[in-house]
Amino acid sequence: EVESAVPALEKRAAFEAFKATISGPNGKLTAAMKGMKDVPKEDKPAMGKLLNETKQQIEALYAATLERIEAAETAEKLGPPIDPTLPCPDIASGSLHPLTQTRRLMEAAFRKVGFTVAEGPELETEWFCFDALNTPEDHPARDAQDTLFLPEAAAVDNVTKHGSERYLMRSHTSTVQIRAMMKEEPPLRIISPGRVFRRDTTDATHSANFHQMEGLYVDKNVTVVDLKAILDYFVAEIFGKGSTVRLRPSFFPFTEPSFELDMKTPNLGKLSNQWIELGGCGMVDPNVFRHVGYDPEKWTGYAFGMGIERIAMIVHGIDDIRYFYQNDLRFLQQFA
Ligand code: FA5
Repeated sequence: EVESAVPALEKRAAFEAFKATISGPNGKLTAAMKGMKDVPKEDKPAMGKLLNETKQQIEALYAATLERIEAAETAEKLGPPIDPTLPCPDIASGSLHPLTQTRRLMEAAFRKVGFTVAEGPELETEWFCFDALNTPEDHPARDAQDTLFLPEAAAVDNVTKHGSERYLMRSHTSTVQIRAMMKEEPPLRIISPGRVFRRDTTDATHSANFHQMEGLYVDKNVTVVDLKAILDYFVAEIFGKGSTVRLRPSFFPFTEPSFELDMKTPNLGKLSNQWIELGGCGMVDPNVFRHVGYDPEKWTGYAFGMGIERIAMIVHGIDDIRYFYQNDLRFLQQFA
């Protein structure tokens, strides 16, 4: 009976129901087993053997049936059969943003010569952005025309404000110089890439929100020669040997002497063959060391801050900074 019934069983519930009629408490096989007690003694061994064999055969049929039902259930869940050897549709993969690529390129160049990456918050206090960097109270950079300040009542969890100073969006990554020096004793060799904010009017080379990479080296007897050497090394790594750079005397409150680092653009469309400002640099002002508790008689250092967009523009020949922020796939896909 089991042999002839199981091929028709297709669902688990029907199988269980049928199984109960044979092996359940009131099933036929169960009844036959119970009937053993009425079998004459001399027939018991033969009958017992027969029943056991039957039981084993039935169980093998159950197992095979269950396996068949489970396979059908799985096939139903998986849906129509597929051929995994067929070629897949063309799935476009994403790629890193050109600014991320440039940042990594710059980081790699500096890491090679012993710099490590330091980080600081984008939302800062006036002290880290200006006071500790020797920037006087009346310096124009502090003006609300140039810097984005938070409302007086703003409450910020991760940055502590002292006294009446204001919160602001950092206008340069030089804030991380201060944070790094307060955290670690000299000698120190760090870079710090990150986003900065200014109330600049947007044009082909300016954006109100852009990226800088800061560099700071503090040790004994550091001179302008070391500064020039690292910048020469850097531009050769990024743009190849023979790139034309110049240091132009300038002023920053936190360096003395200070310079602007310019580079002659090679292949920049509208901006070809012009001097473009990559960043500022100079020798760390002794007053900055005093603010972080370094002895200016003992320690010397250089610092620089470069615009990451400006570097990316020269590397890729991009003549307008605004392309970086528009997320136009026709632009982004060129860097995949
Ligand atoms: C500074 O921000 C100084 N903190 C740099 C510095 C660091 C000097 C350490 C000395 C020692 P500056 O404002 O010039 O300097 O900006 C540095 C670079 O950021 C510029 O040369 C330029 O490459 C880039 N940059 C400045 N403003 C913008 C802007 N609006 N859009 C895009 N890039 C900008």
